[in-house]
Amino acid sequence: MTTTLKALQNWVDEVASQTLPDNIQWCDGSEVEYNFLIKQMNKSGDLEALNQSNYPNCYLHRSDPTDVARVEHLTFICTKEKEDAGPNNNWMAPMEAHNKIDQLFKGAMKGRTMYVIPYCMGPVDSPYARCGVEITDSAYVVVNMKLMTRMGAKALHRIEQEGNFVKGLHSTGDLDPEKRFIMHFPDELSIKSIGSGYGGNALLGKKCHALRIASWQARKEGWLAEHMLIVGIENPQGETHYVACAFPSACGKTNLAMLIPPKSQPGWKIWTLGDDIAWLHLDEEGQMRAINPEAGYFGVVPGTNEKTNKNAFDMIKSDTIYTNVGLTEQNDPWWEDKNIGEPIIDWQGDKFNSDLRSAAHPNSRFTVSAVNNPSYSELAEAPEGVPISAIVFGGRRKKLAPLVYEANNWKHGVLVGAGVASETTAAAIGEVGIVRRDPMAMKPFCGYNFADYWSHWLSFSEKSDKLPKIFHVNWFRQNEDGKFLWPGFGENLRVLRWIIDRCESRVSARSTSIGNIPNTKDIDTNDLDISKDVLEELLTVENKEWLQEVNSIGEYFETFGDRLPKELSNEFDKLKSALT
Ligand code: OXD
Ligand code: MN
Repeated sequence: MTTTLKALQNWVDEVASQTLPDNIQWCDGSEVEYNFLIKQMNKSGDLEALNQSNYPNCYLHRSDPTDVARVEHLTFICTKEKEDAGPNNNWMAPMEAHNKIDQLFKGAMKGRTMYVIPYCMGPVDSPYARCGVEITDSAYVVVNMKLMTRMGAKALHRIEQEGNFVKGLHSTGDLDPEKRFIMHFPDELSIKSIGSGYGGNALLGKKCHALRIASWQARKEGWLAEHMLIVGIENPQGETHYVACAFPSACGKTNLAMLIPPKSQPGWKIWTLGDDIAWLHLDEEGQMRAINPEAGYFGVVPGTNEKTNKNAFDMIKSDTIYTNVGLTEQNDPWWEDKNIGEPIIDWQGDKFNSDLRSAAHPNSRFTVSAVNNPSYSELAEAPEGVPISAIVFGGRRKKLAPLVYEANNWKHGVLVGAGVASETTAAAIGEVGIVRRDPMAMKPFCGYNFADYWSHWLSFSEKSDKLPKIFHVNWFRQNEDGKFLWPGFGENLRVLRWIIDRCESRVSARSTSIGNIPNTKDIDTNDLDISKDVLEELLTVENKEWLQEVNSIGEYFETFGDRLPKELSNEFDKLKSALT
């Protein structure tokens, strides 16, 4: 396979003369190609076959121990003007960034194969989909991209027809953290990433393209690229509502997207559209519609079990690439809270010793195609996407944020999203459990100045009078003894039901200074071991605590200076005066 598109061929030739690979392989996305690469990596030791009777077609990859998560401090947005990247991003001038990273790419692929991966983010026949080409020297990246995107011949065909594509250049380099950079050039629609093989840094279709570059494109073209799951909730009468939820990394997006309704909720069904990224457009009638640009899942393994996420647990029993989990005596994958078997080997390949390290890395991952998911929605392939009834923001907060509340209107909802804060997790290098501001769960992923991003969100109120309602949830509230107040997982359906009831104007709500809170009678607690008092506690809004929060949001907003949209300051002022 080569290409008829001159711009693509020229770029491939240019990269080859810079990186000096031994071979060039154009990827066609076929099963034959996938199986060949898996076999080859199995031989080279890049992958280890798991117990093929218990876990058919499942393999384990072990990363370099310094390369196990996203590296936000080494991730740059390279716009001409620093202010366009904003205080929410690391910035480098494009020329300086190219010079720095091009030095590292010189000869980087010597002795290696250079793979050319044409891919499409979104169904190939969707007008909302966008294409890219990733060049990489990592076969691990190729097989992951095969599971995560629509890649190969069909994508190339679309690229050749359209004549344009996002350029992503990746090399694992020598994995030296000092020579690791993830650079984005939004004006050029290009990405350069070197020195890491970790998913979020190396599978360039995901965070780099579908969020950082796409958010920039989306602003120009009038749509939104968001860090959101998309889920369909079917009621016993067979009607389905679609909801998009933005939660920070490793805060339960995959679990919510694949939720299994508890027995006490007969007749309800959940359909997964996506677990990480949503591209949102207004259609001609002003209805917001969503597609999932991805075609697979790169999910956090620890904590996944029959109780927390049975769909995922079953889905990763075959055709899955595991990264950085432990092993049992039977050569089955092992992770914390799997609740089956015991580990004998840890994620670094050493004999398991609980004093030394956990068996699976806290950010160990599974990569699997979405077609393996028992709850995968047929509409995930629909070119026009699905209509969105509600947008839900959320974070991991021990205190303060109630189980659920509803914004008063779209503009207030933008403030709710912009004010999100959450405890950090192992998905990125750095301290875990620190509360940080993570607006719309996009802190690591917005490819431009957050102030402009909020303006863009606000502008939707002028474009449609049928916008989704906006909500905020917190599954993680704890009591004084540090015990979670809400059971979470499948029981979260009860909260989604209230959200849909509000969208359909079926229930009233209590107005508070931060927004609308459920009347306790409207949250179904049938069969739940939850007293009315606990439910009240979950729904409490303490104005004094909120005032502190609002002051902290105010300080954060100040870092955006004059660029902060006036309408957002107005919403902020309204909230502050409601609290005082
Ligand atoms: C992810 C992340 O991998 O958000 O999805 O880090
Ligand atoms: Mn994510």
